[in-house]
Amino acid sequence: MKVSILGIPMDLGAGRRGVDMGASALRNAQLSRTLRDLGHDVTDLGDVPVPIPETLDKHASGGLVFLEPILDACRLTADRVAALPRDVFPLTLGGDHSVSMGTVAGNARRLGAGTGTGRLGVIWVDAHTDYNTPDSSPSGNIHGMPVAHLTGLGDSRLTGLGDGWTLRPEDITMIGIRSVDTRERDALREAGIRAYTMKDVDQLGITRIVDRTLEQLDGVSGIHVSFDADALDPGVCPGVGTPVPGGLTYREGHLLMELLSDSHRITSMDIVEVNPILDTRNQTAEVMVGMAASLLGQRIL
Ligand code: DIR
Ligand code: MN
Ligand code: MN
Ligand code: MN
Repeated sequence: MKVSILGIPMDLGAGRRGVDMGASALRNAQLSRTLRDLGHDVTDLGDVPVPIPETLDKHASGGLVFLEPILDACRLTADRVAALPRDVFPLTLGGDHSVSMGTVAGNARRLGAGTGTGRLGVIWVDAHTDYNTPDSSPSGNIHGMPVAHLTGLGDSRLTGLGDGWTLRPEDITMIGIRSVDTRERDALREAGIRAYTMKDVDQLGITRIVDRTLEQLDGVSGIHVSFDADALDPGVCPGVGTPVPGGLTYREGHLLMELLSDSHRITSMDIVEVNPILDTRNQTAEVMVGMAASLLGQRIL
């Protein structure tokens, strides 16, 4: 398969510095070589230009910290991704999770789901539901808001990234959830978004969750996996900005990727929120390269 890597070195949406170096850490952990060894035709497209916070005036616009530069970076990202051919698998590297407003919108457009006839499915692997709006957010940090904006809730400047397309709440599945803000929980329930919490992972197991998810996403034009490194347990991925105990084990993460790979239905992936400053010898980036490899066909035998 043709795989195109694109970095979005942005930490403007997160509460602490460092995830702007995530893309670099993933490359350092042999991302391209690992995927080439699996037989893929890999092209690294480099990075989308993103300003560093030191050059910007930190202010909140309508409850959103660093709104304008995040909007610009997401628009550039969406355009770069949308321009890729259908037979290419875009592998986008954050950056904080606000980059996914750009990657999801771009992939929807790329697959023609943006025209209103098609649908893009999204599997959001995360400790958090990222469903705050500027109104409900306790922090004003945009990395806690991408899913809400993709579904059309929140600030009109960010919901406009899809150029008229919005992600249907029915086409989202969240996996690994264990940290949800009070008002976020109410909004999720109201929208009817499927979220498999860690309790569900314990009770049902990854296999049943994947079966149900693929059934739920029957009929979509493609499926995007947005993998926040904090979905995995902090013991496995210590290099994340907002670690939450009780996460996915190393094997649960791999099994999830292996089963999704077996389905042959995944058309793009994000790896986000890797923070090398908080990491132990690049362990988190190495684990996440392994997750991408499993999604892209690596097998034990
Ligand atoms: C919290 C933290 N729910 C917020 N969110 C995330 O600020 O909205 N942490 N995504 O990684
Ligand atoms: Mn996230
Ligand atoms: Mn998270
Ligand atoms: Mn986050």
